[in-house]
Amino acid sequence: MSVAEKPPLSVLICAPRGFCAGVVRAIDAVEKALAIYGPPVYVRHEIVHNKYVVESLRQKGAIFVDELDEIPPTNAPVIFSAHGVPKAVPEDALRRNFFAIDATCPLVTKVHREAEVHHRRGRHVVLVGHAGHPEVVGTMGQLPEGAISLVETVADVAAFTPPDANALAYVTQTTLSVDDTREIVEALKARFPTIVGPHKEDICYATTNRQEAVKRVAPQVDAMIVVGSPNSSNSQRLREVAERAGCAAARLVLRAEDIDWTIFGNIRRLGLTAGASAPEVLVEEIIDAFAERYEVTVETVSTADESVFFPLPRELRKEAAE
Ligand code: 2E6
Ligand code: F3S
Repeated sequence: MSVAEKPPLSVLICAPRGFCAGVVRAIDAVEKALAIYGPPVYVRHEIVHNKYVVESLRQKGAIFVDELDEIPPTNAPVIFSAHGVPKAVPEDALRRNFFAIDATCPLVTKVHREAEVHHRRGRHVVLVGHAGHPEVVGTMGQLPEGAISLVETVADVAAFTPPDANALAYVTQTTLSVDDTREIVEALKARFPTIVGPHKEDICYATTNRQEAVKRVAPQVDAMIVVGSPNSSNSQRLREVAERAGCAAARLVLRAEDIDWTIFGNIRRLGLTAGASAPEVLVEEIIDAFAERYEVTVETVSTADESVFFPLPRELRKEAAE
């Protein structure tokens, strides 16, 4: 097909999109550990929820495990993923004399500390989040069994029986839907007026900003692609936000080869964003795939500036590594 025969396609690309400061820090931690100590470097769980990132680190010598008991006795670094771990994991690492490096996002660690403070002050903690997600498992694992109750929906709030309705606090997962969480927090406050919590919730800046940009773009396009993995909570939320903001065809796409051209083969305007764990190279790959079929013009729609940076885990900072 010659260039002249291609139909026009206007691509509205969201900003901010893609890597957040916690993801950059976690990936840098694995790369720095590989550079300083050489392979292998063990990583518990996908360092961030992206197969492309995991595969490229694996090729450099990272070994990914689900649990520490898969790791043989070793002096090699053992890194915990950005999503955080239950207290039992660093305790187990210490027992086994592992050189543990915690790549938990500082904004997740902040939630862990909030939960601990509430517990110390005698409050039962309500965690708003998605059952089974590693961040939720990690946050619940900061406190003794039974000290945290998980609620996922407004209906869960209605059904919840607290040990003491006047000694309650809430914390949230960092990657939730801002709108759904507002409703759940309102329901908690309506049922338990003395409940203590953060100013709004614990949803991080990156999640909030990426959802805001999607809300601006989604009503203006025929279809929307969110670059990200199915197990990435923040990416899944972006797809939902796009759908709710009026874009009927919003899809999560891992990379260009996964595009369903029956949906994206006959459109005029495309919205594009990427979850916090999706590398920009995969966004570029997707634009290239569209450029093979369309005469593409790209316009950036920016709703916030981001300048957040987190230093590497202590064990990997220059002074410590020397
Ligand atoms: C850690 C905490 C929050 O599934 P989720 O969105 O939590 O995770 P990723 O790896 O897709 O995104 C980054 C991240 C890490 N978000
Ligand atoms: Fe942290 Fe939010 Fe990213 S919690 S890892 S900054 S998506």
